[in-house]
Amino acid sequence: MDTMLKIGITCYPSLGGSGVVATELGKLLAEKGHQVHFISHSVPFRLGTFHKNIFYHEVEVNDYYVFKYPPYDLTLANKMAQVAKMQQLDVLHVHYAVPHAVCAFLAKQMVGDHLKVVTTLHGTDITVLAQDESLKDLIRLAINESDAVTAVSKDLIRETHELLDITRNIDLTYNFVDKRMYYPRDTTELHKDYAFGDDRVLMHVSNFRPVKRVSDVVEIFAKVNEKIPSRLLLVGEGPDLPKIQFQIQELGLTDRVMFLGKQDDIPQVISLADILLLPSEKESFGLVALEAMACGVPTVGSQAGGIPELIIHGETGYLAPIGDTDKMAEHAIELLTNHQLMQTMIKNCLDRSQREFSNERMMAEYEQIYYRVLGRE
Ligand code: GMT
Repeated sequence: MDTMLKIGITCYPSLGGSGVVATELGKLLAEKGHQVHFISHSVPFRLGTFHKNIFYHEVEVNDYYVFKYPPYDLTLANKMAQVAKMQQLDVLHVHYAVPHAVCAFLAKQMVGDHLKVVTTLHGTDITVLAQDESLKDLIRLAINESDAVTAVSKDLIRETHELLDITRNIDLTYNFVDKRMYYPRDTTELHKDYAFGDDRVLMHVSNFRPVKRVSDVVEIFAKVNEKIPSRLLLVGEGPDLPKIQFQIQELGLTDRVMFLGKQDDIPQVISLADILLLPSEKESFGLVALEAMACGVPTVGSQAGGIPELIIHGETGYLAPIGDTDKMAEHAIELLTNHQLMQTMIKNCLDRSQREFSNERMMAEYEQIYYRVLGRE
């Protein structure tokens, strides 16, 4: 029997950790010999250049004048069904419950039960949207009707069961990094462009949404900079950015902070940092902390959601209660002033990321789930 599968993947192609994980997984599966069909409104931003075994099917929404809101979700469901029939897909793997898991449920109704649906929950699809009464029942239906459901942390599994009052099995599939891309890069030359002399570098990478608590990042940085001359590099863009720019001006830190905007080469950028700051309010996993870990950069952050499953306090970084910027600054200062401690943490970060969150391990886990739902174990 041919063990190679035909897999449809739908994700948010243009933003966020869920899109990154879905795209990287698709690339790995294709490299292994599976046929991967991305179905979305745009080419996923991490897809890069041509890959053998990867196909892209664009969803084009009908903008007919009677529609106040063009029906992307319905068109996506129809496209999923068309691609599944035409390409004889075995599995539709959808990332983020809303609307993707619902669309996959509809597609399965159109195609038949032989098409299996795997849904991966990423975080705010549960922690924020499943609390919204206008979506809750629909999310519950899509999760219950999926052939397999995975979530990126134990905490997210717990929260899904609790918030949606469901009992079905949810597989744990942590986020991963490809070690061929994520390793410590040499930044000796580059460092001079981002920091003066011995300045230490603190970094935050996110979509600058309220859940990221970027103003806490600035507070932590201000406290650290009082003791140790430092630079703060802010990477990414989002709605809180103007507020953060104002806060930085008010604190007189303008010449100590740089806004790098959106960046593609995250391993190169992250390698510039001594510490990554992640003080989020909610974080089902915190992919960026894993990306930093794989580049030998410890994280100082909050104990939110799944972060403690990734960052072992005192081993690969430091965690404090959400909002406790004093404690987070204290930990950052301890790390920056204790060379031996920093070296040990860097080593722990590299070991743990490769041992627990490798691409090989996670791809094998996803493959096992596909074979299980297809009854081909
Ligand atoms: O809401 C977001 O932050 C975006 C969301 C996404 O879909 O990209 O991020 C979530 O998924 C990531 C990949 O699994 C996780 O690493 C993030 O922790 C998670 N974000 C939150 O839970 C806030």
